[in-house]
Amino acid sequence: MNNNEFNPEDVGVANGNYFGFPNNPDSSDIVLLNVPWDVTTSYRPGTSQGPNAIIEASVQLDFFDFEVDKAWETKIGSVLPDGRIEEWNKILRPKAEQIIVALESGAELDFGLSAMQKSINDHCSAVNEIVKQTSLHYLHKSSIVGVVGGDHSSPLGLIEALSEIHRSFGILHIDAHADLRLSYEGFLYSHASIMNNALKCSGVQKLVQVAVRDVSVSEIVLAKEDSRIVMFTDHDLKENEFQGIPWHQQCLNIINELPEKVYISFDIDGLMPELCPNTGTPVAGGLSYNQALYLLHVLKRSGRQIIGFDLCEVSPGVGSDWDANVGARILYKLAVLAGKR
Ligand SMILES: [Mn+2]
Repeated sequence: MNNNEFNPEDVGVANGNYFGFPNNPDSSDIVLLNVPWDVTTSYRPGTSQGPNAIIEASVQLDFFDFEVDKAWETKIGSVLPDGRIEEWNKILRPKAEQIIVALESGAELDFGLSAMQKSINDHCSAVNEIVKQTSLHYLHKSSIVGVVGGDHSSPLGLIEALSEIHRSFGILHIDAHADLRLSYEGFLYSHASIMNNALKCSGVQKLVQVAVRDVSVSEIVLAKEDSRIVMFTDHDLKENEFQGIPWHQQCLNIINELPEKVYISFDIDGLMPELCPNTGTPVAGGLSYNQALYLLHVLKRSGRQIIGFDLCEVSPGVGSDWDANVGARILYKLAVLAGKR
């Protein structure tokens, strides 16, 4: 069965796939890759539960889209996580917490904790390689791959894979954080370093950051020094809004910074925390749901090509599916906008 036999009017079926779609990922236009990885999360864990929570919430969606004609015909396939990622996450997360607690108490890491830190870096590197190879498998079938994290370190392998295929592209990065740290708490592949690591990929020609509002001095310095980075901080966006510059104009300014090929990295905490109360590192301020969607619409209408995307840092919390519900809607929007139709 494929989307041709899928009736969007039917009751959503929980079949383990995103949106309950019945597609085989090997013949899908959009392949959603689960990366339930949050070993280096610094504030509160839980984003490794994001993919499953979004799958569950996604079945409740209706599939008409106001921007994309016949959006429900987009062939979206789901890929379960590599078993090693889940296993390593379970083992290494408590070890990372020991390291974080030690560092936050001002202690030096002893020999045992230092060795553990190296082991975590090695495993993060291995996860990146798994994600890269899996991504390449689908990219070579001409599918578009979207990573569903996990914390924001999850998509590095996909960005590396795209960099092997596309000589030059830009990243539209929606996030409360700049994620430009060299490393964080000694973790080379921390969620707080994802864009620093992405900028090491030869294909990444531009990094356009939107809604950044929790940022270190060194990140601001780096952003000023590296001509590839353009920051549209939450501060500037809101100043402009309060002074009467329409969101439409601000979106055009943002999208005009991007080259022809665009990768979208969507950290859910770029949105107002009311829309993602359980995310790993929530920050007051941020984009409304409709501001974020409109920005994506302006990108699509500009004719630029969306070559891949990720959605990260969605964490389900306890007793509520709100974070996952919002995440599922963002994910559907990303997938149908990136789709070939
Ligand atoms: Mn963030």
